[in-house]
Formats: sequence, structure tokens, C-alpha cells
Amino acid sequence: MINNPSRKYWNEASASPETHYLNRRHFIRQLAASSGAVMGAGLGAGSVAAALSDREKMYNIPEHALSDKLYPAKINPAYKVKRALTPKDEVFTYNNFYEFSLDKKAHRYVEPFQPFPWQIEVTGLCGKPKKWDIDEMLKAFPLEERTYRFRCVEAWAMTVPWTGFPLKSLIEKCEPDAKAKYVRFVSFHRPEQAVGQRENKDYSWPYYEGVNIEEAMNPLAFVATGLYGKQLPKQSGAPLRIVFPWKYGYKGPKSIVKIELTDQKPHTFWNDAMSKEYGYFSNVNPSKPHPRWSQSTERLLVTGQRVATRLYNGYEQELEGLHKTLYKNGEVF
Ligand SMILES: Nc1nc2c(c(=O)[nH]1)N[C@H]1C(S)=C(S)[C@@H](COP(=O)(O)O)O[C@H]1N2
Ligand SMILES: [Mo]
Repeated sequence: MINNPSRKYWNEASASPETHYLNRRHFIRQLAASSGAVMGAGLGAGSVAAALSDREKMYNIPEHALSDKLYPAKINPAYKVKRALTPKDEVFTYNNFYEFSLDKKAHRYVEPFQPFPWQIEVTGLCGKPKKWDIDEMLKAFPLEERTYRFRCVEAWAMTVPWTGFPLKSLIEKCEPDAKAKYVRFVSFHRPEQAVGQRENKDYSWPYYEGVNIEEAMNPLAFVATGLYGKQLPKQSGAPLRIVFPWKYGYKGPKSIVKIELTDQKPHTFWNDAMSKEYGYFSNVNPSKPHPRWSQSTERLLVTGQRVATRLYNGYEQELEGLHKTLYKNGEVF
């Protein structure tokens, strides 16, 4: 099946209503049941989630004045996937967002998080550093919809329609110096709004990532502001996140506040936390197992179907030679 161009994904009879209602006892049971996350070790972020508003009970899609104008955006037909879209009910309720939760249930803890207003600084080795207001950014770059495969290092995979714009366009706007060899990203740091940042001291917040500048300038590298034809839900990384579809999911930081051009190879959150398990390049590669599990197959969300993992997550053609110049061999580390 091909990417659904008629966008039926908002009209289908609402599938499997996840119970968003949460009481304290339920929460405690759920904490006890989640036997520690796959990616790290560490304790659950322990606190009682606040009551959810009606709108947030559904999907936690934040209110924003521009959203009706911006979404849904024009589909870019160059980025389609020959695989069924993953149902949005699953995509919005099965997340890795350690600022909120280690157990995939970030949607239950995002209520206090306020993605608007928001500012993003583009800075470092460039001629025109700038602190963008998110509204200004959303108006400055034409939004388009692209369907990408998405592969988490834990082996689950999904197919989703992102809305956003090429990261390259944003970087070009700041006029990078020739000395800029890397691009570093930093996520938000608001312990008062994110229970995991407040209570989980196993990690060094805020989340940070980085890539070589030629990776950031590849046409596939995407700044996502929307998902399924609407603004990103909070748990999916509102108001904006980075997506590198040929790399494991953790290379794409959510809810970012800073993009920095630098001549120093960036440290990355997961590599610093567990250097033997999570590398710098993190290219999807079926023949390079994670130390604790094989990467030869992936598990499609919802159906649980196991399919063969593809080198560079199936994006080798679009890498414009990165796999010959920078990687040579699908580097994970
Ligand atoms: N700030 C931040 N970004 C993050 C993460 C996170 O915990 N915090 N998790 C990463 C991981 S491991 C994955 S697989 C994807 C998950 O995105 P999704 O929950 O929207 O599917 O976000 C990535 N970006
Ligand atoms: Mo992940």
C-alpha cells in the first residue's frame, strides 16, 4: 500500500480508544509493571500526572493560532513509502520521550508542557545567527508533507506522514562559515514542565544530539512541525523536532531550542549515557547488531509483523553519496 494521499487518517472510525484517564493507583501499578526501559537502565519518572483537559485527552495537540492555516500542508510526492501508514492512535500513544516517561506512555505526562510560545536559536559558526520565534519560522519556510519510514534502535518501526521543511533551508539562512563541520541540537530544559527532567537524575538533561554538517544538509534531513496533517502532539516533539530517516530514531531530538554550527564533533546524549550501545553515526544497519539484540529485522508497530531491516532504512538512493564519502560501511559508531 502506498502513502494515503486522500488523508483518510483523520476520518477513520476511531480505533482502539486508549484509556487516557489516569488515577493514582493505576499510575503506581503501571510504574511497577514497566520493568525499566530498553534503552537505558534507571528508574521511572515518578509522579502523578495532572488531570488532562478534554482536548489533550485525545492526542495532546497544542492550540496554536496558525495551525488551521498551515495544516494539512501540500504533499511532496517524492517522499512516499510502499508500506501502510501506522495508525495514528499508536503513533501518538507509543513514544520515546524520556523527559516525560521511560515506558512509551509520554502522552500521559505531557499536560504541563507548553510548546507555545517557543524560541529556537540558530547559532555558532555562521554569518547570521538568529533567535527565531516559532511563529516566524513557521511562516518563513513553506511546509510540505513527506511520508518516511522511521526506525527506533529498539527495533520497532513505523511509517508516518511528517509535515515540515528541509533542515538544509534553515541552515542555509544562517550562512554557515566554511569552518562549520558539525551541527549540534539541544532540546528544551524545563524541569517544572517535564517530570522526567525533574525526577530522573540518571540522564544529563537537556537531551542533545549532533551530526556532520553534510548529513544535516542532505535533502532527507527534515525539521518536522506536524504529523498526520496536524501540528505535532506534545509527546511527538512539539513544536518542532529533527528527523533523519536513515538513522536510528534517537538521532532526531524532539522539542528543540537550539541548533549550533561548530567545528567540534558533538557529544550525543545516548553515546554519553551508554557509549558501548549507542554510537555517533547511528545509521540503520541490519548487519551491525546492537550489543544486546539483533538489528536484522524490525517490528512494525500495531501489527507486530517482523520484516527485514534495510541498510540506511531503505534510503541509500537518497543519501547523495554520503554512504560512499562519509560512511563507507553503514557506520553505527
Ligand atoms: N528530546 C528527546 N528527543 C528524543 C527522544 C527523547 O527521549 N527526548 N527519544 C528519541 C528516540 S529513542 C526515538 S525512537 C524518537 C521517538 O519519537 P516518537 O516517540 O515520536 O516516535 O525520538 C527521539 N528523540
Ligand atoms: Mo529510539
